[in-house]
Amino acid sequence: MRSMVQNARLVLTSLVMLMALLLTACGQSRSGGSTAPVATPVSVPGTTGETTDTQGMPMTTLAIANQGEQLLFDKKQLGPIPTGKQITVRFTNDSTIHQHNWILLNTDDPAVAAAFDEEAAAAGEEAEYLPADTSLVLARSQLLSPGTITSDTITFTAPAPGTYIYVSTVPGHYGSGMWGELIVVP
Ligand SMILES: [Cu+2]
Repeated sequence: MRSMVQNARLVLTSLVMLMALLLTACGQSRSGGSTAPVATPVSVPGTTGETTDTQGMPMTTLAIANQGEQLLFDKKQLGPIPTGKQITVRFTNDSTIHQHNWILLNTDDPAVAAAFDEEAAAAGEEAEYLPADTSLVLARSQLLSPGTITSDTITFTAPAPGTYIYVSTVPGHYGSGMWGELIVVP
């Protein structure tokens, strides 16, 4: 016959084993349920290489062109570009009938741009529709004539943050809406 002590030991041993089992199961479920923190790569604009504009082009390279045979640029706005950066603008004219140029002015005032355009147009084709006083000009392409020069690439340093008007000074073009704005950001 088992003694009371033997029975008590058996019960105690069973209890200890059950607790050990529970603890193990608990530990396993805990380690299985918890997920180790995984580093998710986060791309922060401006920290990894070249930033891009809304069309996915590098912010320091801008393309602009005529709009078919209309007296319009294909873009009313360029940028934003970061101030102080070396900027490349590629201006293309694929019109078969119209001459165009792209002239960036140091103003955000349409009235100032209009006065400049008037002088520029009056200067004539020989002057590439540029007035004698070019103090307002920040950057400019050549006068692009169908069948001769179809594109020009201009490089300049982005000015202070702000808005800058660009125009085509071929007579009648500015008045028809051939202008836009370059946005420079800090
Ligand atoms: Cu034009």
